[in-house]
Parts: sequence; C-alpha cells; structure tokens
Amino acid sequence: MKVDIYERVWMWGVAVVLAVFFISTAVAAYGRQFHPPSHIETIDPRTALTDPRMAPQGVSVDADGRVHVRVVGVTFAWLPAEATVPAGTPITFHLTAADVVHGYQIVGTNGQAMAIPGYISQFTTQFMTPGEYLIACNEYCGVGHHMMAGKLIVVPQEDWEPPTASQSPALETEEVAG
Ligand SMILES: [Cu+2]
Repeated sequence: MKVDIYERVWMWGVAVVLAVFFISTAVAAYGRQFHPPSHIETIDPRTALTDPRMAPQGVSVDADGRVHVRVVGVTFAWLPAEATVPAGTPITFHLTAADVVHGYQIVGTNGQAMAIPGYISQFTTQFMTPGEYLIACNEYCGVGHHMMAGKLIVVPQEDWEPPTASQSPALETEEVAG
C-alpha cells in the first residue's frame, strides 16, 4: 500500500507523541509514586462520620505534632464547615464523602481534592498567608450544590491554639504514604 510521505510523517509524529505521554505517565506513577490524592484508602461511606480514621471531624494534632484536618462531605455541607489552622505549617487533609462525590477546594490555594464515597483522599499543603479562605464544592452534587461552602481560617502560628486532647484522637499513628 502506498502511503504518502506527508501522511507517513504525521503517523509517526502521532505515535511519538502518544509514546511520550504514555512513558511520562508511567514514569510518574511507578517510578516517582505520583498518584492522585484519591483512592489511597477505602472506607465504608455509611460509617464515614464515625469511622475512627475520620472522627472526630475537624482539626487535630498527632503524636508527632503534625496538624491534620478531617472533613466529610455530605449533601450539602462540609463537616466541619469551619477549621482554623496555623500558617506556614504543613497541614494534612483527610477527605471523604458520605453520599455522593464532592470536590473540596480551598479557593485561592493549591488545596484541592475530590471527596469520594468509599475512599479517603489525602493531601498535605501549607498556607503562608493568614486570612479566611472559602472552601467550595467544585463537583456538582445536587440541588443544594451552590450552598455547599465552608471556611478555612489561617492564623499566624503564634496565635494558633491546638485543639484540646479530647478533640485529638489517639489513633493517628498510622499514616498512609502518598
Ligand atoms: Cu457538593
């Protein structure tokens, strides 16, 4: 079969581009362990609010002094709706949903992950500028989607008061790498 030279060039070009996409994705995923912040851990969505990995919802400090925020998305609210964290400190967010897929987005920052029923999403970030940040739901989740907003309050490190012991569950030693 005769294939025109130009057509041949385009076919090879497409093959090379596809190969580059595939290899770069494979290197990132398997070589450097880059994964989306979802699907790290599974959870029963019916008990998401009481599961020891997600309860109590809100801010806590683990034995190593690291700050965690646990959030469960429900139609149409983030639980808790408000969290106060220190500036300039790595904060690990743990997210899941009790009903449908929601999108947790701390507007104006790089803090964002999907909250998916059945999975715990996790990401760590830090906020350098104290202030109030809107937390929006960026996955359409139903008629009340537009009302699904929360607030993240970032305060200077020296003004931040760690939650009391009763709010910090002891069961926080097992951290998932990722
Ligand atoms: Cu939502």
